[in-house]
Amino acid sequence: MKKLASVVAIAATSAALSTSMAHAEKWDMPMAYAATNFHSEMGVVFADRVKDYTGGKIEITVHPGGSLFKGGEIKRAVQTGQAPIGERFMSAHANEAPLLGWDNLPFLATTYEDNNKLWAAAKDRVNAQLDSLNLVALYTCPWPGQGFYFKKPVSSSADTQGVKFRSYNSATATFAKELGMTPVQVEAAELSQALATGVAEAFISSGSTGYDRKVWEHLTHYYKVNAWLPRNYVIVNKGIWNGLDDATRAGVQRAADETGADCAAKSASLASWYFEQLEANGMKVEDAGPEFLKELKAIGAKMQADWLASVGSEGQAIIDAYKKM
Ligand code: PCA
Repeated sequence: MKKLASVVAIAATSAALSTSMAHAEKWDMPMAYAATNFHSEMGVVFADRVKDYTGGKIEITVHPGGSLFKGGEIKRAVQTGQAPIGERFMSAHANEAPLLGWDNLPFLATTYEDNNKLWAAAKDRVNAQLDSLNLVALYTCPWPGQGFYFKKPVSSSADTQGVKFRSYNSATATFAKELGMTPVQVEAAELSQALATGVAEAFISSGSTGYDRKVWEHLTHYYKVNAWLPRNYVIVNKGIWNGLDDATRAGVQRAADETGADCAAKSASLASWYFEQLEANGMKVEDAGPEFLKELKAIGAKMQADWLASVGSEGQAIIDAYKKM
């Protein structure tokens, strides 16, 4: 009798388990940046909200730091459905789809407010481009403004000749070459190692990545340029997205909308805190000097012209729409 009762209990438990499992879809979400980075922290907030707003139908497990797929592999993993969802730096994909470099146009939109306007101008076209890549963007989130890290004082391109420069996409590689530097593309997750081994000795990024990677162990100077505020995006495989029922899709989208807004606010609130941390760890954090800035602006104008040439009229339409806002 006792034995029968326990068999019945086991059967009941496994029936309950299989019912809940049939309803909960488990999504692994690779992310490219450090677990403690605000983008990754917001990824966890997003996952919690998705569970909440879909009534437990989708459970997302976040894998930060390129631990499941490396940064450079995440887009393909999501396109092919190896991972249903993932997060990555949008303009890293501009080599394949130049339009996705809309947020790397130097000195065009250098505040959070302007960056939002530029995104509003670019959004529909970016989404159409993503559709053709079998992707859907759920939310995007800006990094703080981009500036230059060096291991010596730099006041013009006379000081940058021959410097080994870590780039994160094709636009930053161009920037480096224009300054007489030698670009090498390295993931943020591997940046500390690249600096430690001398593969790179300078780079462009926000205070955020310098802080995450403790670059004060190798470098000494940060020049605030605020050249642009590039975005990360959380992308989902189009087929998987379209296969969700309407209520579930709406729940995920609500989680994404809320998290995108919170993530941008967090980025803005941390921007100067990161500089304080760089300084507290011995780095000199300064505005770029007038000569250097003048050179950077000239290179920026060329980069914008190159981008427009590669994207065509759609690029000009984005800039025109932005300027009218
Ligand atoms: N950090 C990322 C991208 C932009 C940023 O601020 C990086 O350096 O890879």
